[in-house]
Amino acid sequence: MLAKKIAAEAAVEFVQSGMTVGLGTGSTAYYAIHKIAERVKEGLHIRTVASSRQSEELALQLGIPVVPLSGIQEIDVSIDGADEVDANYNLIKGGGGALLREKILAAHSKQFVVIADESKQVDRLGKFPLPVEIVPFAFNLTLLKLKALGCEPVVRIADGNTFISDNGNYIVDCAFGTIEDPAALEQQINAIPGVVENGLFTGMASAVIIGYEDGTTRRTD
Ligand code: DER
Repeated sequence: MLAKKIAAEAAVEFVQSGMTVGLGTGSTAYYAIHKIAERVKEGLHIRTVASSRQSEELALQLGIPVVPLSGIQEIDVSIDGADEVDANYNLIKGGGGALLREKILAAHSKQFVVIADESKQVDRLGKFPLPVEIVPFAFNLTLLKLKALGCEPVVRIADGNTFISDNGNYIVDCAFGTIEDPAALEQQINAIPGVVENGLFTGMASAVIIGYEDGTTRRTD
């Protein structure tokens, strides 16, 4: 998809030799990983850390050096997609089920560059059901606490089975409708025992690159 590809390739301009780069997850990040591989073949010297097994396998297949997170102190730039981006560059992420590792990488990145096609832009977050990662233990009770915050929580199913994240947890998709205060809700959700992390990324993006089907991009940072 052209819009995702041009946004992703524009983000790779943030990557310079000597950097440690965080690799996002999803179909937009896929294009960024391919562009990084192209530049590595042209002589770019970087090391990367991956936000999912899926992205790690793709990077290794393409010849991109991937290191374990235990070997690094900080990340120079992470590049990742989003399911929704609002006017304040707050995000909903987690459509691909990788939100926990994605948020950890973003939190330890000097620059967190978000890439998306124009369809992800919203005035207010919440049309996309908010992904929340929870531990399987007593998940039904955790669902009750999520419901009490004003959503309809649904445990994600993949190929007919309960989806299990790279971390061995469940993902619950929570339809809140319009989210009035994303930062407050992000904290409220994470205060629930049993919740590991949620897909609200508020105040984390240092740059947002939107791709359009007419071949243009718009960058804000
Ligand atoms: O799971 C995720 O957070 C992904 O980054 C997702 O939000 C974006 O996926 P896409 O690039 O395939 O639309």
